[in-house]
Amino acid sequence: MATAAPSAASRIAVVTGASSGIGAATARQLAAAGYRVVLTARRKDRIEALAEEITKAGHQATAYALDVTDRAAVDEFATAFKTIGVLVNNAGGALGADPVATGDPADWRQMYETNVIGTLNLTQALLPKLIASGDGTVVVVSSTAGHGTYEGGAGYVAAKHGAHVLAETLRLEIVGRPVRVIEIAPGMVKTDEFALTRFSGDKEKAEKVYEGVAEPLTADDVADTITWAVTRPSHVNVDLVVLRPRAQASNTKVHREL
Ligand code: 8X3
Repeated sequence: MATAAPSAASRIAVVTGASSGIGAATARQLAAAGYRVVLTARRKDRIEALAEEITKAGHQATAYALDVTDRAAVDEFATAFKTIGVLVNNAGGALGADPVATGDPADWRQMYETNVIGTLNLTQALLPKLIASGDGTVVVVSSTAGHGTYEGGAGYVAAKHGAHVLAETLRLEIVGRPVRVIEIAPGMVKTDEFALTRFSGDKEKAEKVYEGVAEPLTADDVADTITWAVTRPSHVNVDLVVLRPRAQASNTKVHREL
């Protein structure tokens, strides 16, 4: 099956959370696939360095510092484009792993803000531009946490279920328009920051997440799946991909060689 090359009107791909991990890897891979990538994240220095790296590799990239939860800033960002082809809603993450009985409501609220409202903000602001391209794609990077729960995960699981519902509902609502809605739901992915952020910088707790797991997914594995889904021919909508490392059979069944 041939990879679909983006048309001129659909060549811009916006990636949120592009400063590290899955977002950065996705930006690199979409750029290599022929997209002009727009890297967004709060950390300007990181996305500027990545844009330079991508440009030096002979591809096209620009950086735009953006907090996805700041609606006014997102609306301002959207005015820069007439049309865009791809929006990858990747910004998000987990805070804490406490049981429901003791979880911090502030963490829950923040996870909802970044994982759901952030995705809502970008999607609402850029949907007219995606439609205007005549061939748009919205990607929602959810999680296996958007499809099942686990002890200590409720705050994150609730937020990722929200992201999943946003994707599924949007697909129903815009059917007939030239925009696909793709959800990518990764399981255990070892990135530099996901677990560290979840455990407030506690390296020991972060390392424990992957302890004894032969080969957790990498950011590149997920980026590869995103890029594959995005580059299918326009009439092919990959609704949902759930991907996990071979050592992870479910959210709670992980093989560890200890
Ligand atoms: C990451 C997967 O298992 O940490 O989105 O919730 S998990």
